[in-house]
Amino acid sequence: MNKTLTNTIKNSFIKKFKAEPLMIFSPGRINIIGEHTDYNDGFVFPAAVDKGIVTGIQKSNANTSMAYAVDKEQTIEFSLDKLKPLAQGSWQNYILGVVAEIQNRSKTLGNFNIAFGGDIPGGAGMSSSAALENSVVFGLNELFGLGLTKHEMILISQKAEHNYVGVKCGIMDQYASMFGIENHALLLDCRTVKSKPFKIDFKDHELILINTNVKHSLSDSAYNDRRSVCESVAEMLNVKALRDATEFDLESIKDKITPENYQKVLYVIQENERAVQASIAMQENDLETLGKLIYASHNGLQHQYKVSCDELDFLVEQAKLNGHVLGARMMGGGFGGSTINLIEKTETESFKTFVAEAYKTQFNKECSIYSVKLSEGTHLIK
Ligand code: GAF
Repeated sequence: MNKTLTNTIKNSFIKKFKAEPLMIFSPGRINIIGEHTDYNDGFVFPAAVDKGIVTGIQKSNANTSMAYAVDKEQTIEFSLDKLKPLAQGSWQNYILGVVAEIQNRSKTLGNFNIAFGGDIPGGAGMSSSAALENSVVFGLNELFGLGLTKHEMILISQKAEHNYVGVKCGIMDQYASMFGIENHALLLDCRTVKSKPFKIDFKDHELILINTNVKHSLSDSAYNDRRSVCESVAEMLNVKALRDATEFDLESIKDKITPENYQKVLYVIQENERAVQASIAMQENDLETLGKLIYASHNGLQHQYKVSCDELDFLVEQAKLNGHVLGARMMGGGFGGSTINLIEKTETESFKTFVAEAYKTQFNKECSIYSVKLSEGTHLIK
């Protein structure tokens, strides 16, 4: 966690609201494998990281509440009894949504002030949105003694995203951000919402992220479209979710769906299997297999599920060319954001130089390359 950021947020809060805040850190996440499987009740393999959102929060005696986005120097003032979503893409919706969803559970809130900021690179696909939602629900729970469990909190965060932000997301991001464990990734069963922690020590290999620094605008609508394709095919197959379907089942309705949707559903079924296989490979410390599964995941996201983009595909191609990157793939919802790369440590520096130059030449813009530490989930900063 970033001490400078914490001080900045705390001081900004004190300056603006003239009170001492409770301070919360809520991390972003990476995902090793299992993409677009969470809303199909499947498996994912995320981890919380040391970058995230820092939030200061305190009760207020005013008749309204306020939220201050420190980086943007923007403030919103709102009445707890008159909440409604703002235009799509507004940062305010993450906060308003959480407040509304808490109240929908018949929990009573008083007025409060919030100041927040983060160090997750913009558009990196590391879920700063879930981190923000979790920090708000966690802070309000502490402040007003709401008695919410962590499981209830992540469901509130997810509903805020559905109903206020307009993205029908699964539970992976909110779960990883809330329940993260230092040095561990979590194999999460999105049906039971229970996870198994895996200690991550790749010895002479490491995970690095490469941010394309692009976010293509169709991402939210494409995300919701993919989800509805999955749900409608699950319905046709008479199963609760695609988690319950096999390739054999899918074959039986092949002529009733479009070839594009067939490929999309096939991807989900296969990716779910890959996530489970990856956990076995990790248990056996078989990084070669893990790497192959990661490359296969990208291939499916690119050609079958069609949520990648030129920049992401290019970065994965560069990783393949290198020969020392065991696996690379796009991470998160897609259409921009970062790739995750499993690379031999001794090769990291030369790969970074190589890929940065190649990316610049190809797209005439910079990518950003960084390492992350796997970290604890949402918590109070003491
Ligand atoms: C986004 C969503 F928020 C997650 O729920 C998940 O579906 C992911 O895209 C794709 O795996 O991050």
